[in-house]
Amino acid sequence: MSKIAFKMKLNAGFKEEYKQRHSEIWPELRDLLKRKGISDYTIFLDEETNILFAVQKQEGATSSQDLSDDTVVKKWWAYMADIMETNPDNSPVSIPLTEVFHMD
Ligand code: RM4
Repeated sequence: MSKIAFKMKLNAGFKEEYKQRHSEIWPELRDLLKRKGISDYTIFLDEETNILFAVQKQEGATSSQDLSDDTVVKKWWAYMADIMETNPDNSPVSIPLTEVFHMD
Protein backbone atom coordinates (compact mmCIF):
# COMPACT_ATOMS: atom_id res chain seq x y z
CA MET A 1 0.00 0.00 0.00
CA SER A 2 1.43 3.37 -0.97
CA LYS A 3 0.20 6.94 -0.63
CA ILE A 4 0.37 9.43 -3.46
CA ALA A 5 -0.63 13.06 -3.87
CA PHE A 6 -1.31 15.28 -6.84
CA LYS A 7 -2.72 18.71 -7.55
CA MET A 8 -5.47 19.89 -9.87
CA LYS A 9 -7.00 23.29 -10.52
CA LEU A 10 -10.56 24.41 -9.78
CA ASN A 11 -12.07 27.30 -11.72
CA ALA A 12 -12.54 30.33 -9.46
CA GLY A 13 -15.90 30.54 -7.70
CA PHE A 14 -16.82 26.86 -7.89
CA LYS A 15 -15.89 25.63 -4.39
CA GLU A 16 -19.48 24.94 -3.35
CA GLU A 17 -20.36 23.31 -6.66
CA TYR A 18 -17.27 21.11 -6.46
CA LYS A 19 -18.11 20.08 -2.89
CA GLN A 20 -21.74 19.43 -3.83
CA ARG A 21 -20.90 17.24 -6.80
CA HIS A 22 -18.39 15.24 -4.74
CA SER A 23 -20.84 14.86 -1.88
CA GLU A 24 -22.98 13.01 -4.44
CA ILE A 25 -20.15 11.03 -6.01
CA TRP A 26 -21.52 8.36 -8.33
CA PRO A 27 -21.63 4.94 -6.64
CA GLU A 28 -20.24 3.36 -9.81
CA LEU A 29 -17.21 5.66 -9.64
CA ARG A 30 -16.67 4.96 -5.95
CA ASP A 31 -16.96 1.21 -6.64
CA LEU A 32 -14.48 1.43 -9.51
CA LEU A 33 -11.91 3.30 -7.42
CA LYS A 34 -12.24 0.73 -4.65
CA ARG A 35 -11.90 -2.15 -7.13
CA LYS A 36 -8.74 -0.56 -8.47
CA GLY A 37 -7.27 -0.52 -4.96
CA ILE A 38 -7.72 3.18 -4.23
CA SER A 39 -8.78 4.23 -0.72
CA ASP A 40 -8.48 6.92 1.91
CA TYR A 41 -8.90 9.48 -0.89
CA THR A 42 -9.20 13.11 0.19
CA ILE A 43 -9.13 16.31 -1.85
CA PHE A 44 -8.34 19.66 -0.24
CA LEU A 45 -8.76 23.13 -1.71
CA ASP A 46 -6.37 26.04 -1.30
CA GLU A 47 -8.97 28.81 -1.52
CA GLU A 48 -6.28 31.40 -2.19
CA THR A 49 -5.02 29.74 -5.39
CA ASN A 50 -7.90 27.37 -6.27
CA ILE A 51 -5.42 24.53 -6.28
CA LEU A 52 -6.91 21.15 -5.37
CA PHE A 53 -4.59 18.84 -3.43
CA ALA A 54 -5.54 15.18 -3.65
CA VAL A 55 -4.07 12.42 -1.50
CA GLN A 56 -4.96 8.78 -1.75
CA LYS A 57 -3.71 5.31 -0.87
CA GLN A 58 -3.22 2.79 -3.64
CA GLU A 59 -2.67 -0.96 -3.41
CA GLY A 60 -0.88 -1.22 -6.73
CA ALA A 61 0.60 1.22 -9.21
CA THR A 62 -2.75 2.64 -10.33
CA SER A 63 -3.99 6.00 -9.18
CA SER A 64 -7.41 7.56 -9.79
CA GLN A 65 -5.77 9.61 -12.54
CA ASP A 66 -4.63 6.52 -14.45
CA LEU A 67 -8.15 5.32 -15.29
CA SER A 68 -8.73 7.34 -18.47
CA ASP A 69 -9.75 4.21 -20.40
CA ASP A 70 -12.70 3.55 -18.12
CA THR A 71 -16.13 4.71 -19.36
CA VAL A 72 -17.31 5.80 -15.92
CA VAL A 73 -14.17 7.90 -15.39
CA LYS A 74 -14.56 9.46 -18.84
CA LYS A 75 -18.16 10.39 -18.01
CA TRP A 76 -17.15 11.79 -14.60
CA TRP A 77 -14.35 13.86 -16.09
CA ALA A 78 -16.71 15.23 -18.75
CA TYR A 79 -19.21 16.07 -15.98
CA MET A 80 -16.53 17.91 -14.00
CA ALA A 81 -14.84 19.62 -16.95
CA ASP A 82 -16.92 22.80 -16.79
CA ILE A 83 -15.48 23.75 -13.38
CA MET A 84 -11.90 22.48 -13.58
CA GLU A 85 -8.73 23.02 -15.59
CA THR A 86 -8.67 20.10 -18.01
CA ASN A 87 -6.75 18.54 -20.85
CA PRO A 88 -8.36 18.27 -24.32
CA ASP A 89 -9.80 14.86 -23.33
CA ASN A 90 -11.55 16.40 -20.28
CA SER A 91 -9.14 14.75 -17.85
CA PRO A 92 -8.21 17.17 -15.07
CA VAL A 93 -4.72 18.59 -15.40
CA SER A 94 -3.04 16.56 -12.64
CA ILE A 95 0.46 17.31 -11.38
CA PRO A 96 2.11 14.67 -9.17
CA LEU A 97 3.43 15.96 -5.85
CA THR A 98 6.58 14.80 -4.11
CA GLU A 99 6.42 13.50 -0.56
CA VAL A 100 8.87 15.41 1.59
CA PHE A 101 7.71 14.36 5.03
CA HIS A 102 5.68 11.57 6.59
CA MET A 103 4.98 10.61 10.18
CA ASP A 104 2.93 7.61 11.24
C1 RM4 B 1 -11.93 14.85 -9.01
C2 RM4 B 1 -11.22 14.38 -10.31
C3 RM4 B 1 -10.52 13.07 -10.05
C4 RM4 B 1 -11.51 12.05 -9.49
C5 RM4 B 1 -12.23 12.62 -8.27
C6 RM4 B 1 -13.27 11.64 -7.73
O1 RM4 B 1 -12.60 16.07 -9.20
O2 RM4 B 1 -12.17 14.22 -11.32
O3 RM4 B 1 -9.93 12.57 -11.26
O4 RM4 B 1 -10.80 10.87 -9.14
O5 RM4 B 1 -12.86 13.85 -8.62
